[in-house]
Order: sequence, then structure tokens, then C-alpha cells
Amino acid sequence: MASKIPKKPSIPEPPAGSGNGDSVVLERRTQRVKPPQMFQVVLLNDDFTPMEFVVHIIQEYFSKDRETATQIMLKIHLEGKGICGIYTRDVAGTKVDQVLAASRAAGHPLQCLSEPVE
Ligand code: TYC
Repeated sequence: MASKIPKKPSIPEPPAGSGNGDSVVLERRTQRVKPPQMFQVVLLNDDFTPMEFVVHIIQEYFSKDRETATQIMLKIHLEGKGICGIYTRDVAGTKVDQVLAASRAAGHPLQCLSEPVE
């Protein structure tokens, strides 16, 4: 006759994630990363910088074709200022530095700045 092996008293497993001190509880959360603040790079009008130079600057540093660059330049000439592009903070700052350096190197007083959008 086979002797009965006594069964180990069974301890029920705690429900997953119930937190008995050894367990790690993972909560599902939707993480939302907000888009970065954007900065528009603006050129200002003046009475001295040649139109052709401004068109060249807009083509070269803001990747516009000649027609678009000419339209932007004329808008600045007529309205006093105009947006040449919208970028993240660092890229906008670099554009401003590059435009100012190229303008001073050519002996022109062209002014360029960046400002937060909205
Ligand atoms: N007003 C300038 C002129 O008549 C042309 C100009 C346009 C200058 C745009 C600056 O951001 C500027 N020669």
C-alpha cells in the first residue's frame, strides 16, 4: 500500500503587482513630451543694405529660392520687418549669428533677431 505523502500546505501566490515588499509595481502611463518652443528669425529693414544682398542672405541662410527670397525682402522693405524662417532655439540663434557675421563682413548694417513664436 502506497503511503500518502503529505502535501505541502499551499500558500496562494499574491496577485501580480500587489506589492508585498519584493515586487515592483509598474503603472502604465501615457508619457507626453511637449514640442519645443519655436523661434522665428526676423530681418529688419534699413536704408543702406542693398536689396540684392538681402535676397542673397535669405537664399543662403534660409534655403529659399530666388523668387521667395525676393518676395520676403520686398515685404521687409515695405513693412519694416519680415520672418525668414522658424526653428528651435539653438538653430534660430545660429542663423542670427551667421547673418550678422556675413552682413558685417560685407560692410552692411542689416539687423537680424530671433523671437519666440506666440
Ligand atoms: N531698404 C533697403 C534698400 O532700399 C533694402 C532692405 C530690404 C534692407 C530688407 C534691409 O532687411 C532689409 N536698399
